[in-house]
Amino acid sequence: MKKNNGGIVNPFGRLKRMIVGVIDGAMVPELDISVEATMPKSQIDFFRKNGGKPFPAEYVQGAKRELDTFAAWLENEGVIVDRPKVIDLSKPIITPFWQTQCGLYAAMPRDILLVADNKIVVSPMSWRCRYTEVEAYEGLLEMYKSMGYEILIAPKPLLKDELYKKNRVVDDEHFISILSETEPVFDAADFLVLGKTILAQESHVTNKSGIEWLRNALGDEYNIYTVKVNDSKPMHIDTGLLPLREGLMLVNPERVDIPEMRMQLPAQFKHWEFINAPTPVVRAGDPPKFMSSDWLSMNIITIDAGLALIEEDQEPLAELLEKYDFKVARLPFKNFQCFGGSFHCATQEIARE
Ligand code: DAV
Repeated sequence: MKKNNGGIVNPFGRLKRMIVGVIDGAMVPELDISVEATMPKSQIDFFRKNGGKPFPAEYVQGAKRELDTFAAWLENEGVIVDRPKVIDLSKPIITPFWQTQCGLYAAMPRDILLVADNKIVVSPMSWRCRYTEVEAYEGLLEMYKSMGYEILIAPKPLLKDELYKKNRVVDDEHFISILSETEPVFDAADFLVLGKTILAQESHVTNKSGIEWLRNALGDEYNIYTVKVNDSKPMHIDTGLLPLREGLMLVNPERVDIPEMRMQLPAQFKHWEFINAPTPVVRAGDPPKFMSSDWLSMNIITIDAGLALIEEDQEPLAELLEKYDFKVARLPFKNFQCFGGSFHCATQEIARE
């Protein structure tokens, strides 16, 4: 694979540069219907009571320590780490069409930025609380532009009421999107970029128009395949499918039936091996996962084709990866996981060898 000084030509080349999110000032979003569509049922009361307030300080502080430890670990591996700017998300966001009590965080660069070769796409995210989040990345985007990256900014969506289906029939078994198609919206985390091949999922934050916009923006050089996972509350593809290296994909056995997934994928995945992620290890006394399922266990990163980083308690996953010849590093990340993501969500690769 050819060497590359900026961007990601080989998605499994040695990691050279990565954004790691920041958790400072994280706010509990207002419980509007698009937030409610994806959040765990058990946490809806938490959002109802705390929307508009900061997240509990103990988890924010714990997560901040974990992020700093993680960033230092990456630097020790020779990776250049970039961090978004801490911005004030505590104030209401007001547009002519709507207002919401506060922002969210700049903790999950995976959601907002998509990197394909030397192109960086800024996503049109559908949650109103994320409307101003891009501000945290302005300085980095400016820097990447001067380094030769092409920055593609999706049209800012209006996020009017019509975007969200107020009278959607809620079905616990099947995915019925909260989103209409009035304008393109997506979170970058609903896409897995594997060189010129991109796997996408439609979700409660990504509509068909959003996938179509990206297809047009990236052009014919790229092939985007939409895949379906069995999840009635989909938000981000990376707790369903997680590519480990060329030819090897980790899957969530609750959401993905391997033979069925194989039929959905193009021919180039024929020789790939798909392996089921083990049941997540959850310990009594773990911090609450306000915004996700326990499957954050498989939301991991690979530094290269032989080194994976996982959350420290996930012993069965470590054993599985070691069977596949990965060295496995482990770090604490349970406080960070309160906020809906793990190592994969908390990062965005900017350059690989
Ligand atoms: O499995 O609950 C996690 C979302 C990752 N950003 C889940 C989806």
